[in-house]
Amino acid sequence: MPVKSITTTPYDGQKPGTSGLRKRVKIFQQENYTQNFIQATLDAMPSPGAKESTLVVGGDGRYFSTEAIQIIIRVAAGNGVSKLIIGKNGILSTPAASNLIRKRKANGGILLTASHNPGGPDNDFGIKYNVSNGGPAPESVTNLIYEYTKKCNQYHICDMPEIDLSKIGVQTIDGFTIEIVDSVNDYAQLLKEIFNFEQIKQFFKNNPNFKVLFDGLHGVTGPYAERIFVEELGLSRSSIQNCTPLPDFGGSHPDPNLTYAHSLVERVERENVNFGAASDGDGDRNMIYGKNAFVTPSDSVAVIAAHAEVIPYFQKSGVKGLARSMPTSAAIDLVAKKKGLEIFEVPTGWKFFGNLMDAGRLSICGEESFGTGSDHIREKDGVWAIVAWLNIIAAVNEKRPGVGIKEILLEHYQIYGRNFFSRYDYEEVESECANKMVEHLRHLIGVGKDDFIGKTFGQFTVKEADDFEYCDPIDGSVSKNQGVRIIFTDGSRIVIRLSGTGSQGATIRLYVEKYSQNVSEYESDTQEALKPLIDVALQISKLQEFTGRAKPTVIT
Ligand code: VG1
Ligand code: CO
Repeated sequence: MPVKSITTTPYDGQKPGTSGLRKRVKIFQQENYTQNFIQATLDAMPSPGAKESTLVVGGDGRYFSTEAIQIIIRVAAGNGVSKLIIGKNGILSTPAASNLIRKRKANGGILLTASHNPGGPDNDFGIKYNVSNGGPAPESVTNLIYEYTKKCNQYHICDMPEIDLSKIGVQTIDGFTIEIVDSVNDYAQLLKEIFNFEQIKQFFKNNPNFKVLFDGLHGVTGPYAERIFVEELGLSRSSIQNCTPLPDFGGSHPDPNLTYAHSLVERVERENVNFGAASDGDGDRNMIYGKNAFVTPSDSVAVIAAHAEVIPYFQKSGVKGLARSMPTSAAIDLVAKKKGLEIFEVPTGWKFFGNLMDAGRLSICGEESFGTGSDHIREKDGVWAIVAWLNIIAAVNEKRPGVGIKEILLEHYQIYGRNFFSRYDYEEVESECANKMVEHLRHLIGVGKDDFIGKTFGQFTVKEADDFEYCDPIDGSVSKNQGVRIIFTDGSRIVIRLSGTGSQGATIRLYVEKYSQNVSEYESDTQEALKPLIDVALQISKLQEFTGRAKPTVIT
């Protein structure tokens, strides 16, 4: 096929954030905007580069996905890529894409998603590059992509007819191969190898009154949920809802938390559902929620780690080490300590777990932002976490019938104590105000540090404070300024950082954590338990003064 080189002009701001480039659809629709970014991505591909490579392509099916895929096909062909493996109709959940990259030994993948951000012509789109281990590109690669976008004066394409993405099969045009694959098969197969499906099925049979409800929030997980929960695990069709992926997610936020997953929360409460769960737009997040029992994600990963021995995958491979992102509560650290496992604290974003997994030092990890996963792939995995919980409940019930989410949590607190945790998000704050607040905090922990350490606010005395810096133990790369941490003498802490996934203005994230070994507090309401600490966080950060915001947009 003849290659055409098209002259273009670089766009500002094509800098991948925590998880790829995320912008309004209208921005991606600008002339050559998407073409430029794909060209820069292919240019930045780690050695041996784009030429003759194989790439996996797919996403959460949001608005503009199919147009973007046609662009990717043409630009990939123009750059000598030899093969694209594309999910049917462009659909691949983020974990399914990670799995395919690994299974098919592809050189990388291009994932089209803005995760939990709303979709549709006036909302968000995103493009993320994953490397050959199946995980999000490390900063060395994303920085290089950004550098290439800044000097992108030309991109290369092959003019070819639109490719039909709905027909499974292989087609080769002049040595360039496009394979359209079933979006669900390989992923379902993977989960069947990891978990004890027979045990879970048996548990459902023995407990016909144990109600399960999965909510796909009209994101990409619908077809995965149908296959796994209904066809494989034998649940009724009424056990899943909102499982038709829609390009605009039905007009809401496909974000599994108590605010945005209200369609799930309401039915769980009304119908006394024992086990409720939801996933986000691209399928890498999860929320576990039973009647009167919300599992905070920091606890979720700790519980999975504590019970890992009932999961066949970990029976075979052993648990090599545990990890969490810095703002995530230290609940999992306590599990690591008890089990004598290595524990790692990395910056926010799944890309930081990959090296540890590749080096065989990390098996189970999580983020407070409803992200949980393991080294079975290199992305967090919503459906994996949900089935992990079901596997644990099924196994525990063999010995102690009647145990549900709440009992598992309380038992966990009895053994390890409870880490109360909450996050306050202030969305679409004016960037200037947010930056000023961060400057103020950096001053407190920098030049003003001598005054700040030892100072008392309410019942809390500052013990340590810093801006989190991470040195990757495997490749030695250093990531600075990953969030301001203020740790108090009683072990409580607050963390403040700016989001790297927003598409408009700045989002301030305020994280608070308090540890308790007081049994009478284990059933307390999180917000009540954390109120004094939140007040102190607002006082120290002067958040309201800088931003004019009296209340957060979302509390998780
Ligand atoms: C947020 C979360 C982070 C997560 C990232 C991607 O990033 O805090 O924990 O890894 O989203 O998740 P930030 O920079 O906005 O805080 V997803 O489901 O968007 O791929
Ligand atoms: Co996501």
